[in-house]
Parts: sequence; C-alpha cells; structure tokens
Amino acid sequence: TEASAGAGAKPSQPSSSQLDAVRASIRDLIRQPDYDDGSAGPVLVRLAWHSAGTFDAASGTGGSNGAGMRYEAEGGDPANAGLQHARAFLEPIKSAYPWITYADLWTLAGTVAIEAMGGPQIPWQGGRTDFGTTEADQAKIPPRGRLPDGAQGAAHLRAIFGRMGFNDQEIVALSGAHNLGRCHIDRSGFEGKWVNNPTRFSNQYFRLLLANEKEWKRKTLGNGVEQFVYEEEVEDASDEPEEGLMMLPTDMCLISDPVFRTWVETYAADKDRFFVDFSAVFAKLLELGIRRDAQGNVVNEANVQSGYRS
Ligand code: ZEM
Repeated sequence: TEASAGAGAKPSQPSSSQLDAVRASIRDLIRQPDYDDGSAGPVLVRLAWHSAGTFDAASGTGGSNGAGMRYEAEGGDPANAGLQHARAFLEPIKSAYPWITYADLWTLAGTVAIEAMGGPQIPWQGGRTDFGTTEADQAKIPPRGRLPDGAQGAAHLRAIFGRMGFNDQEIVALSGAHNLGRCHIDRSGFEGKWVNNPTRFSNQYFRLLLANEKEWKRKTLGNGVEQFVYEEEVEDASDEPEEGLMMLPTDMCLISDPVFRTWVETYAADKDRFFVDFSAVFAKLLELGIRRDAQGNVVNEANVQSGYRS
C-alpha cells in the first residue's frame, strides 16, 4: 500500500526552502500560552527522543523510522504518556506540508525546538518513512519496555543506552536534555521541573546536580513514587510559594557514579563543551535505525523492493 511504502507522499528531495518553511512553521507553534510553562518545546524534544530511543543495535530494530507512536502498540505505551500532546501540536504542520513524513517531522521538530529554546544547532537529515497498517509494517513496531525507567540507576542507564550504542559520555550529555520541561504526575508519576527556567536550554541541570549535592532529599510522593527534591527556603514577596526543583533517581546516579560524574563536572563547568557534545549526540540519536547510502539517501526494505531512492 501507499502508506506502507511511505514513498508516494513525499517529494524525492524536498528543497532547502521547503524544509525551511516547515522549520519556520514549527518555530511558530512553540509558544503555547495555555500549555506547560507557555511552551510546546520540551514535549516536542521528548517526542523526538522517544521516537528514536527504542533502537536495539544488536537486532537493528526500533529507532526513529516509522513513527510507530501513531499506533496503540507504541503510542499507548505508558512510557509515552503525554506525547499525544506533542503529536497534536504538529498535526497542522503535517496537514500543511503533507509531503513530510511523521517520522521526519517529529525528529525535525525536536531539533527546531532545541534551537528555538536557546540550544545548539543540530544537524538533521530527512528521508524517514512511516509505517503503514500492513502486517509487515506493524511487525516493525518495537516492543514496549525499551525506554529508560527513571526509578532506576547507573547499571540500568548503561544497559538501555548501551543497547542503542551510546557510551558513558553520551549518556550524560543526553541527560542534559532535562534542562527542559517537567515531570507530570499523571504521565510518569514523577512531579516537577529540573531547573527554574525549563524552556531555556542550558547546562543549569548539571550545575544544580552538583551545587545542591547535599540538599537533594528523597521524597515519596502520594502515589508512592520516590524522587529527589530541593526545596529552597526563600522569603518570597508574594504569597506564592516557589516551586521546588526535582531530580529523578536516574539523574542522581549521574553524580554518584564516578565515571558519569566526571562528565557532569565537565558540562557544569563548560557550557560550550556541553552544547557541542549535546548537538552531536542528539543528532546521533535521531539517526538510530536509519540506514543511508553514500549520498545520504535512506535505504530500507521498502526502497529496495520498489527500487525507490529518496
Ligand atoms: Zn527524559 N524524562 N528521561 N529525556 N525528558 C521526562 C521528561 C523529559 C527519563 C525519564 O524517565 C523522564 C532523556 C532521558 C531520560 C526529556 C528529554 C530526554 C520525564 C517526565 C521522565 C520520567 C515525563 C512526564 O511526566 O511528562 C529517563 C529515565 C532518561 C534516562 C536518562 C533524554 C535522552 C532526552 C532527550 C535527549 C524532556 C525534554 C522531558 C520534558 C518533557 C515535558 O513534557 O516537559
């Protein structure tokens, strides 16, 4: 079918001005006064990450091709709770530019959001296809359970990210995305934001991990979930209490594990180094599961069968 081949709907090579128009439209939707902290940016970054973070290097399965989260098998995974908001934000862009695949749009939006929030430029290449409803395509939807669990520690992070092909330095750099956004009790069961300005990309997350090292206290939420919190005692002129900051157990393991910690210290001290390394590792993440030929064209089973080259 056309959907499973994925090729019929898009131009063989979108021009750079066509892609720039999509980028501009994404930038225009990031400000969302009625959504979290007034921004769609963080949840778009998380959508891009979860679309790719299912990759398994050993079997070559999972990764950013396919946009399987449009289907219940992947979209209904509790690990992806809340990402329907990110997909809904992007739906008008898909309608306006039907030639772009969802898999390309979701990954591109992550890069545009990071840049728009003050982060580094991220190299991005298109050509991903979307899974259709054929049995063969549906079988490519990765099994649940491949994304990390915030309640765990260093061994878990090495197992999950090692499976994708990332080393210790890359794990810490990627974790710096927790400069952005927040946890929602009704999505992950955790609650709160990591930094005071969660819509500004920076290395603040690493600096807070270290600066408040002795202040992070375990807290069990009403739902039984355990996280770490830092509740600064500040006299505020208003009656509004300052919202405390939080860390996941997986965030805290980055300072208790001695090797991870050296990278936290590097990135806390050197924002430029963090930006360079984050850009490289986020670009690598978005390429997981994508096979390209020497010209950068995507080579997948559908292409081979149809002789199509994107
Ligand atoms: Zn996250 N992440 N993540 N992450 N993440 C959450 C939110 C966000 C982990 C995790 O359990 C959670 C990476 C790595 C890891 C973002 C980006 C990236 C939340 C809160 C949890 C529980 C979800 C909620 O309740 O809405 C764990 C264990 C990780 C292993 C290291 C990587 C890598 C990321 C990108 C490069 C972002 C941007 C958010 C904020 C989403 C939002 O809606 O504000």
